[in-house]
Amino acid sequence: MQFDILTLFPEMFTGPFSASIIKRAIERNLLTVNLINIRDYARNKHRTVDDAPYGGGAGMVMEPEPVVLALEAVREKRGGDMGPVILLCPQGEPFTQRLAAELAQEEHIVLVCGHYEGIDERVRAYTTGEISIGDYVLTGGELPAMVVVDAVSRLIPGVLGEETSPVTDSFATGLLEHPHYTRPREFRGAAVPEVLLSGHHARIARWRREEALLRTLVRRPDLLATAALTADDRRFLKELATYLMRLDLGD
Ligand code: 4FV
Repeated sequence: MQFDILTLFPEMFTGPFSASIIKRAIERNLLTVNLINIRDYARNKHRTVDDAPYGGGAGMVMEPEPVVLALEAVREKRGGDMGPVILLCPQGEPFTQRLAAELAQEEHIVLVCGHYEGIDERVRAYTTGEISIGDYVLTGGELPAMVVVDAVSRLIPGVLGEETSPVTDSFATGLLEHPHYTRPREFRGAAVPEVLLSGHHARIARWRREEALLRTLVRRPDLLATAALTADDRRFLKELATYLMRLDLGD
């Protein structure tokens, strides 16, 4: 998998990509990340990459030419076979585990990081998609690009060591993840649930599934509508609903 990231601040990526799982994936050539500095494609004499917005208003807007020239340079370097060209912006498609899994099938992805008030609208004609990591406004598209690289890279076979599998991830199952416990058995009076110490794998799997259902029901009931629920899951949720309905909660 190769990421080409267009940014005005390549130095922002040093930290996240030179540690832990992403660093190891790059060292093992499971992942390549090229940082392309958009300012290298500024052609005007002052090599500016942003300018005042037409129609007035606060802030600056990224000029179209340096971004488009940078995209064309990437295309040329790859002999024309380009993967999706994604603009990170608040107007984009909400980023989800499903979208991460989709992108993990690609061999090449280009990420375009905006800055200032945004990018000139005409750049959109040179992109194939837009992603938003959440309904809030950041100072730039760099952090969202890092989020996308992280979420997609860990789905590339071999990136997560054997010990970890993305299959049981939150959202990969459509549910929130069950609680996790490790040593010690008792921490400041809080004990690990007995079932997890039982060695009874079927009971442990059932407990984890029910905990995931419960946690999703309480924290993200919206997810239950799209989760792939089994007959056992529905039976558990119905029992829960019946139990709750019978509760005498007084008026
Ligand atoms: C953003 C988001 C985001 C908007 C103006 C960069 C900033 C500035 N990108 N998900 N939320 N981008 O806030 O992706 O140019």
